[in-house]
Amino acid sequence: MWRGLSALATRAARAPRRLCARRSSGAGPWAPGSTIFALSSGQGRCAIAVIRTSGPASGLALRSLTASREPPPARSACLRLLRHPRSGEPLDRALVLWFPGPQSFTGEDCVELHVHGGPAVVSGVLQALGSVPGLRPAEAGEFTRRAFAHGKLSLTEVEGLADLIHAETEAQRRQALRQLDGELGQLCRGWAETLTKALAHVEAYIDFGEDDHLEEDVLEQADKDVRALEAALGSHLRDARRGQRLRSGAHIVVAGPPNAGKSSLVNLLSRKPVSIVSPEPGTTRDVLETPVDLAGFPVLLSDTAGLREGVGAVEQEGVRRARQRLEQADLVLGVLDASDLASPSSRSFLDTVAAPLVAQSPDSCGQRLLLLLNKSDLLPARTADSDAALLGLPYLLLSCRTGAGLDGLLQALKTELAAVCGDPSTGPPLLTRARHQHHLQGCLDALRHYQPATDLALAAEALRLARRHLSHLTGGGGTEEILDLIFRDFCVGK
Ligand SMILES: Nc1nc2c(ncn2[C@@H]2O[C@H](COP(=O)(O)OP(=O)(O)O)[C@@H](O)[C@H]2O)c(=O)[nH]1
Ligand SMILES: [Mg+2]
Repeated sequence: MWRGLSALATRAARAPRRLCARRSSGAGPWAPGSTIFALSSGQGRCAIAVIRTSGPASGLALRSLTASREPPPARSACLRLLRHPRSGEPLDRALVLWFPGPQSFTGEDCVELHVHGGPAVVSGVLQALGSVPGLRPAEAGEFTRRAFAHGKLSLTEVEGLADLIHAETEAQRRQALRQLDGELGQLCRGWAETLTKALAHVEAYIDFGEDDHLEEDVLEQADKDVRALEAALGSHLRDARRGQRLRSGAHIVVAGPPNAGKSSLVNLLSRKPVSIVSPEPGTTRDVLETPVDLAGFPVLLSDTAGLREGVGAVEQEGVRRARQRLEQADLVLGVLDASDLASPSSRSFLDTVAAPLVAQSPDSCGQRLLLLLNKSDLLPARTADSDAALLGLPYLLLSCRTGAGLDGLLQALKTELAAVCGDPSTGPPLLTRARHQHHLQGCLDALRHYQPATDLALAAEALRLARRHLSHLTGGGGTEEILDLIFRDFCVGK
């Protein structure tokens, strides 16, 4: 029996690699065999521009542009005079790097030309490359797509690379780098291995169930592993929105009664005059949005109309929009005038918006609230705290006018945003896209049908389906449309 079980285990263990094997993409622009070239550094005048090629004719391209001199030693930079292969006209003196496949970014033969960044040099070298037989300009994302097709990057790593290129804040960069390092992929592969082992055990039971020599706890062990995996998937899914928020920005909505200083706060945090500030109540009516980098986290900051009743039709519409936006907030910044806490609009905001948010359980799924008592400069020094303490809710004192309390607010925002977005420097890798969430949910749903006590064949099928979802997550057997969607995020030359 032992031999039977180990053979099954080996057979099943081989399966995920088969599932994960990246197909070569077939015909179309991704057809292997062609050699592509593109400017890989940014457009426009710059000191140095990098032009890359990838494909079997890369060596020929290099020889054609360097007057057939020997290619430089692999992966080391050499200075060469580049000439047009047809006219022989000198184009530039450039650093040339030769990366023979498979030890290159794409896995194919690659060349990098570090030329001077003037537009005429760049277009001259690109034209020269275009005149070499077998070379054609690259499509957007084609270098990365080739790296994926040759197994150099998994799909989650490709997504990490796209995010790294687009990262605008420190936290986004950290998250993208972790994903590019393959942490999410490794986690999924570990989970897939657990499923493979469980599948091997269940299949062994189906094949040899009647055999007396079968170890007794084979099924129990599989059962235990699957339940532990379910718990791990569940906890990742509960966290799911965090990574996506970090990728696309957390929604912070500034709300409160009219004239409390909401627009002043939005302008202060965004360091630009986004909203009109005026002593006249009801100035802000539309929702005004601005993207900001707050403590390294990407944020979409919304200023809203002051919440009050009994106003004209236009302001009423503003209040309706403000309430609608409040529902979408990850974090609400509730602003009150500290010198006017007893007014009906302040009381109403505290009772209908602030108190319910404070009362809800502090798990990361719900909305969070920071209550700010603005205009602290108007309070006589000693009454500041005693008045506000009557609120019975946690709050921060602030003056948008003098800047007092701003450091404390920024510190509190950092803590809140780390809770809303997840801290990319610590903890398990986060799910950064809805696609990840979809496949993990699919995996979890499949495992719910794993009931070996009822039907072993169905239980084995549930494990196979669950494993397929994990494999799709890292790029095995992905459909062409999904790949197109992901690679569309890249620019030409990447
Ligand atoms: N004294 C004082 N006045 C402030 C402060 N913040 C805002 N204001 C004033 O309060 C008025 C209303 O501000 P605004 O930002 O338009 O409030 P909003 O209606 O809540 O958007 C304006 O005249 C601001 O100059 C503050 O910290 N102290
Ligand atoms: Mg305003």
